[in-house]
Amino acid sequence: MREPRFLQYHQVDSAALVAEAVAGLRAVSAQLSPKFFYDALGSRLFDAITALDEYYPTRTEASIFAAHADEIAAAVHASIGRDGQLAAMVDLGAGNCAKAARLFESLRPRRYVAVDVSVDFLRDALDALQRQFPALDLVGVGLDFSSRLALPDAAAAELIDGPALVFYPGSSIGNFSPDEALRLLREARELSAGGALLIGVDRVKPVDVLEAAYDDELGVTAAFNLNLLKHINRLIGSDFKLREWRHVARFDAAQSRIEMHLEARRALTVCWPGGERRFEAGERIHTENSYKWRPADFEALLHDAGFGRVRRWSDERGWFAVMLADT
Ligand code: AVJ
Repeated sequence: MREPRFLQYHQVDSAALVAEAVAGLRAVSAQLSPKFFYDALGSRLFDAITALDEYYPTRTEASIFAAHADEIAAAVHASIGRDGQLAAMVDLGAGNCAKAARLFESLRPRRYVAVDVSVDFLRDALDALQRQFPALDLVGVGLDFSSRLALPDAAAAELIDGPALVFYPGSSIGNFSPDEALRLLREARELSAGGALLIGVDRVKPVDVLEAAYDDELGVTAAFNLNLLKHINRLIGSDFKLREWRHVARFDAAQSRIEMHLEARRALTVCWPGGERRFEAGERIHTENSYKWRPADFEALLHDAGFGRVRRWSDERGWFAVMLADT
């Protein structure tokens, strides 16, 4: 049996993370990146979010892949497959690799390249996958692609040895502003080496549906948002008291995005070794944007990024879209 290979590129540098968090707290409009959600508990809270009645994206995307499995596979093979085989599938933000694994039977990739911020997240998942798919060449790559998506030349030449399918499900593209998304899509197109991109995109829909998805009645999303402060306390030694903060999620129609914030319930001061920040009652820390797209606008963005033909699948309610873009 083959064994998975593991490569770590960007070391997760904790001094840089501390500096980024402190700068965000000192900013006039305080902000902390959504990447600070995902400590061990945060990742489990996100998993719990995907099981909530109100959080439609995960379930809706899965239903689109299930309903159109054959058509999507045929379209992928028509654009890049040779002899019904696919040279490589590159999964961005692969995590537990479950979404990609569900497509292996129909897409039949020869190599699966799972990319995530830390290669350690990928070890157990890839070891288990290898037992299920003994012939598949499995590679785990630790890479933070939030500011730039590219493999070192030698790795790209070896791992992407033919047109590849870049797979970016889950509407994670929604964390990027339109400008940043354009940059990431261009880089994804480069990475695919003449292949294609299969991406999940969350759509604009009624505000009450959107706001409920990001402010559920059980308070799981509130816990997910507040947990970021615990992570920051551990990271920089600050003394955030979670009971003094409130979860806020609002749809900003002008920017077509859900914004998540943490709002101070009263005037307070947060201290950490080497600094402090005063917050007035009602003052907020911006923690996440989740952009919602009109399919035509996202298609235009794909074309701006250099992609050619785009095929699109949606659910009956028109809440989510899966798009396949040829290079
Ligand atoms: C992981 C970025 C796709 O924006 O819906 C879920 C994160 N935040 N609930 C999203 C999230 C609050 C999620 N993404």
